[in-house]
Amino acid sequence: MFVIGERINGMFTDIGNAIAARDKKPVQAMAEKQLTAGASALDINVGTRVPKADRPAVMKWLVEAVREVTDKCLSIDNPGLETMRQGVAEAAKGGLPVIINSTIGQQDQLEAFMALAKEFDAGIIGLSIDEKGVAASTDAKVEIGMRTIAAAMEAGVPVENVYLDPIVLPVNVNQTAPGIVIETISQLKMLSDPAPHVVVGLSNLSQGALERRLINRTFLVMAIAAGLDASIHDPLDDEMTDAMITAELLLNKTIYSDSFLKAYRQK
Ligand code: THG
Repeated sequence: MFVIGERINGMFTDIGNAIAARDKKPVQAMAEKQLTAGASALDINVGTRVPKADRPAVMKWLVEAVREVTDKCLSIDNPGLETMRQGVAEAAKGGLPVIINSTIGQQDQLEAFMALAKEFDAGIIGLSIDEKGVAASTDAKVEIGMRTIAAAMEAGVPVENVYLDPIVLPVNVNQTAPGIVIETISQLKMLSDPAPHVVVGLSNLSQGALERRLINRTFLVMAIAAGLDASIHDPLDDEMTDAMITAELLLNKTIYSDSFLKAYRQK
């Protein structure tokens, strides 16, 4: 699993406060903690407390702060093209890996963000959203996935760099949505050869719910069984990490030993 650590997001109080104070230390400490816990990449989101006009500059500052402590992949999480360009350009300096998080499946957006992915040799996450909003059915989500892959090919972005996101929504809002996402994951993996990656923003699922961590890790295991190969979540949740490692073992993606949990963590 390609784990993208979700914690460098202004939505969290600790990081939101650090961004407001332009204090690099808590941001850098959170980057290091997530990487030590096994994250392959770090999501970088300035949050909604930062005024829109300031977001490009604040994103550049935030990426600079994280780049001082790691060369690992950074997932630049913001809907605006200018903020995205600032973050991606900063993160990609020296040829370091970066992911555009994200584009929607509306044609003009697809073209603009795919061009950016091509320019910086970046990965790109394509959401199951278009001008009509979040696609609700499996068919509609797969349709947007197809358009996203077509736009990548058109722009010269290899499908290996594309991550399709079927969009996870809070289970307490619509209880049929998680099952639809599971079905969609298995269909998205069959869209092309090689298959696109499939990613979710896992924590959305349990927003406002009581048993947050239990809900998140149970769904993660189900999604891995359906073909999920990347996830934006909190890598500091050890029970989640244990469940994820065990799911991969049971799907024969790693080799069994009695100390398989320890073996993963020593990698
Ligand atoms: N897909 C993609 N990117 C995404 C998402 C997605 N990026 C953002 C988000 N969704 C994934 N990241 C988070 C981060 C935090 C929370 C949910 C998703 C979260 N935060 C707490 C809450 O709202 O209750 C608040 C923070 C706190 O505890 O202080 O749940 O779907 N591609």
